[in-house]
Amino acid sequence: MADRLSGGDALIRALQDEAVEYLFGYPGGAALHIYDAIFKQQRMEHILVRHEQAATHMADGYARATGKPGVVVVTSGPGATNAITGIATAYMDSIPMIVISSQVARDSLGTDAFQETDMVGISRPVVKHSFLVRCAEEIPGIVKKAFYVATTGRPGPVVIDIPKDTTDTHVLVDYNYPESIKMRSYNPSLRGHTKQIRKAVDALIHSRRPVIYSGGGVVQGNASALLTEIALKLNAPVTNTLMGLGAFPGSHRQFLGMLGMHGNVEANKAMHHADVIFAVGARFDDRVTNDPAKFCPDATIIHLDVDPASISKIVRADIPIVGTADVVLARILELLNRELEEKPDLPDQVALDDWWVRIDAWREAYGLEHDPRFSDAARETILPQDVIRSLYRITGGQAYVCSDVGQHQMFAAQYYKFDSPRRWINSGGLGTMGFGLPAAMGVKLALPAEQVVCVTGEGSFMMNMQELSTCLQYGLPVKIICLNNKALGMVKQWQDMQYAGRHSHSTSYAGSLPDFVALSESFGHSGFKVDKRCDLDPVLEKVFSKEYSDRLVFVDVQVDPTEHVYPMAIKGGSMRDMFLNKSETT
Ligand SMILES: Cc1ncc(C[n+]2csc(CCOP(=O)(O)OP(=O)(O)O)c2C)c(N)n1
Ligand SMILES: [Mg+2]
Repeated sequence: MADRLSGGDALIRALQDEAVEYLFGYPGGAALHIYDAIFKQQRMEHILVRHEQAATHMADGYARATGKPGVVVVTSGPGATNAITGIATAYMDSIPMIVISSQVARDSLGTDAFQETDMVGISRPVVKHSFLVRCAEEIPGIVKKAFYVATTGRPGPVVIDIPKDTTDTHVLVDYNYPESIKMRSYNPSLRGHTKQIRKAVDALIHSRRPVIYSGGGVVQGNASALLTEIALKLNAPVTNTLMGLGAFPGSHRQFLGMLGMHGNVEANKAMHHADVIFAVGARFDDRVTNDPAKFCPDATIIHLDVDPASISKIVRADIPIVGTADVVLARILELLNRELEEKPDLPDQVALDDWWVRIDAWREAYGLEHDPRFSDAARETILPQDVIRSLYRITGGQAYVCSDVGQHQMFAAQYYKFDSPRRWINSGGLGTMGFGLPAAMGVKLALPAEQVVCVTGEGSFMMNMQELSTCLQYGLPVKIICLNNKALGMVKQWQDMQYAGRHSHSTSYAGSLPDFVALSESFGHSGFKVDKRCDLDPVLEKVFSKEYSDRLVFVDVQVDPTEHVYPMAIKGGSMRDMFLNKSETT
């Protein structure tokens, strides 16, 4: 016989049946029944945040690091609206997330009741799907559907809006968790079209100047190993998007670095001159393509993506393939092996060698590591790049790096080499300042034995610094490395380059920043300030030593405030058109 449970208890039981480990949330009036059900159970841990936005970013970080959906619980009205930024962040980067928002009781809906807000309406443009619960009996089935929708096809956030009275402790319903579900209108395509897959393999083996351009879909789709095997088999260069870093080993010779607006010159030039581009789980974002009309003029474009709406949205695909990266790449690899066995003279190794000679020449001339300032022992100022280079060395390239948004994010993406997927965690699509610390907290909860670092700027950090209190409550020893340039650096850079250096509101807070070391200490943590270059490495070595392994440490590094992020795409150009520094272009 089925158990008789209240709607609130049924919700919690259903989440347990989905093997949820953590709920990230904040209580309130409409959520009281749900919070009572949380109180009565022990299987899931509830993490009490200090702001609902942080709950969504924690769930998001947890999801990015593990591949499992993160779960958020918020109350109605302001609790729900505070969650919107984090929902949009997850939506833009295709991250699986379940957001349970409580709602006013059914008989109050539409009356402007206290803390009523139309969450289904407000969240609609930034969710993959949403559900409004109509009665307690529906709750288990809706939870099942929500997890299915959030995690299949192109993943994304799903909202479940639950009127308070459907969770009432006194109203009991039968609890049955469905084993399977059918949704008539939702059937994500997985396998890809066989004819298109054959065409893709044919184009790849005949290519003389191939480039593999892979994005977040490879990371989220757990297809990095397959992608790597294919790239090695073809001896093809690989470039990753900001979201795709780690999809192919960052320290491998065949890796050209990130592409796009702040991508490596060798990656962008290779894209521009390629004859075949194999785009996998990437969506030709405007931060990648520069002017789409000038994009890769000679290339046959193969585009594999799970979302049919992404294909030919910005750049026309010659060979479109709709399917999940792991399934389709496995078929491509199988076919590739067969073809290469039958045609041992393919791919044309002479042409490929020639291609690599050109690429290596670009790498030699423009490679990020060749900045002469790095080897200038007399230099006293700390460059932001120094910090990331040291961080990479001292953490052995093995850290989970969660970044905020701005110049520091681009420096981290450029200079930390990610050899495995899911270790680079940042808000790529929405570019949400305030993401870094809570995301790092979600990662640390998921993977307590791992080294988890938040690379931030002082501007971004101040957007969610209240979570230092949550870190103390749950003992989350993340390491926060702040590239403090006393400015909204990325805004300032654009003002330098396009507004004749008029720093409208990008530097005005310089004189009113807090003492970050004292701030961290007041929250019960440790902090260090680094303002001399010679102190940088010793302090970082100490922070990542055993001595501090169970402490949260904030490292406030005073970096050169005049530094810009380069290379940088020249607006309106093709991919090969870039600023190399303040005075030179490609
Ligand atoms: C919530 C939010 N508001 C505004 C922006 C626009 N923005 C992008 S980068 C940036 C500056 C970030 O400053 P900081 O965190 O100090 O990083 P820096 O660029 O100095 O390294 C701003 C304001 C944003 N991305 N997110
Ligand atoms: Mg800054």
